[in-house]
Amino acid sequence: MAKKLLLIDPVLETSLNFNSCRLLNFLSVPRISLSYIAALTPPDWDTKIIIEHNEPANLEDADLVGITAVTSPAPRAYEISEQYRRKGIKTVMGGIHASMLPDEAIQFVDSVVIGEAEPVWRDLIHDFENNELKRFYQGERTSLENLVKPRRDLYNSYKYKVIDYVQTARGCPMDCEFCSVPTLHGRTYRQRPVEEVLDELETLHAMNVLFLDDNIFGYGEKAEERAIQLFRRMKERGLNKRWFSNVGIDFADNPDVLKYAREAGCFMILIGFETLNEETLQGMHKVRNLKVGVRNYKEVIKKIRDHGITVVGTFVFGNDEDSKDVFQRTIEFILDSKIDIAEGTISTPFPGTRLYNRLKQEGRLLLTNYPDDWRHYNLFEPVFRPKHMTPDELMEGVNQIYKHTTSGLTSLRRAFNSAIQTRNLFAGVIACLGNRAIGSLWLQNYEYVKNSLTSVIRDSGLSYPITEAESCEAESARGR
Ligand code: B12
Ligand code: SF4
Repeated sequence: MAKKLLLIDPVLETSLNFNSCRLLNFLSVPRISLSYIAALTPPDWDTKIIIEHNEPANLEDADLVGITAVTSPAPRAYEISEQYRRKGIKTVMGGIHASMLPDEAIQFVDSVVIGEAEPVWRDLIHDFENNELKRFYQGERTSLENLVKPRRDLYNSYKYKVIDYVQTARGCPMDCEFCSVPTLHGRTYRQRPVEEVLDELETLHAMNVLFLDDNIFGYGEKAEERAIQLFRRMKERGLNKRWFSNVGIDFADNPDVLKYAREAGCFMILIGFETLNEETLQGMHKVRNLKVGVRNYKEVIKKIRDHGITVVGTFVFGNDEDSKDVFQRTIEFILDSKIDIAEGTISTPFPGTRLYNRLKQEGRLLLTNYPDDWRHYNLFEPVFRPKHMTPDELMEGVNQIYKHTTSGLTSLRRAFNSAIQTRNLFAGVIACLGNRAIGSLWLQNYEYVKNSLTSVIRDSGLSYPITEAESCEAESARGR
């Protein structure tokens, strides 16, 4: 009989993560990592993918269980693993959390894949079949040529198929303090051959595509040429897709890139503006934003919108340089710059980042009862002591941003402007829905987080904001 592999994408019911997934439920596409792993699995295995926000992982029988997780659902991943292990079923975990903390993960699973699955998954299956499963597999980064085709047939039944996901590149040469991507995928920007990406796009039924890249435009001249080639060839091959991707802030520098991206169906891009404070950008080591300069942010947004592409901007709060006026300044910027969608999140020290190490060293982490407390590391909860405000004030400040920029009327006004400026009605509708969705997600969870936070703060007995002495220590640790 065929051996059975269950691949699980876990969801924490109690966390925001759950709501965030429910919000995206209508998109109903599993993580592509699981589809890649399914494709790497020998054909004589029977493979099934379970996304927990669609169906519970109800301990159906399997020979081997593979689990993926970012940090916040890691406690749920461990819980699922232990349930299977109690039944005598072996489990394997991979993904960013397990890759950053393999020694933690191995306490809950039988085997951990550190890094990328492609170079090691077939060996792992072979070892499993021979009863020789190892505790760790190190997935070195390989070329992205001839990647297997993700097993999309395994999620044919997923609901509406309005969107599909494709990855064209991995890795990032930058070194932002808060980010673990270069540690996971390396500091070399690796690209898939353009024609292989196009062949994959051609097989998709959905008209809308999210490119999963951290920056589809890439880094440097060669990457820029490749991006233009990709966009031109999408048009030439008549793929007729509408797409959305993350890009770096210098996407706006080259009018050819904007023109070809639009012609290839780009309707929206996401840029991490992060902050309106250049000192913070320096602290984060967000080099490319610094090079463009905060004073030019509005111009960047305008240039992109002039090409018919809407802009989603992300901003992060709770940085050491943020004083309480940061929220009002950001509200003014959002409304004044006419940015189509703005997402404000709370600075989060994910494991494996320099930010995590620094805050730990400074004794500023609030929630450290790991692995259970990882559930709070979701970008929506303050998990450390900010420097110039209390965690409550931080939550309330971000709350004000959403209140002032995503109310029904404001969202409509902003969407109207988006549609006019980009000459793109679809973009206007998406901008309106996007703002409403992000705003309601935040507001819906605000009270819940605030209550749980209050008890954490009360129980910790720590002072807020941090004391003068701690502040000096932090400055010297950062070499200022
Ligand atoms: C696209 C994306 C999303 C999409 C996901 C859409 C989807 N359904 O796939 C959306 C927008 C929904 C999203 C949401 C979130 N995201 Co996100 N996302 C990404 C992004 C840009 C790419 C992920 C991706 O698909 N990569 C492509 C695949 C092929 O790579 P991969 O997942 O790493 O998988 C490879 C290996 O890791 C390994 N592997 C992975 N899983 C497994 C499992 C097994 C068994 C094995 C053997 C191997 C293995 O093999 C794979 C192939 O080589 C990453 C950044 C990045 N580059 O990783 C951030 C990233 C993963 N996201 C992040 C965060 C924080 C979130 C949110 C919590 C944000 C929020 N508050 O809403 C949510 C969490 C949702 C959830 N429950 O997981 C952080 C995670 C940090 C952390 N330590 O937790 C990242 C790293 C961004 C960052 N710079 O910090 N995200
Ligand atoms: S935030 Fe973006 S640019 Fe910075 S290291 Fe991460 S992926 Fe690279």
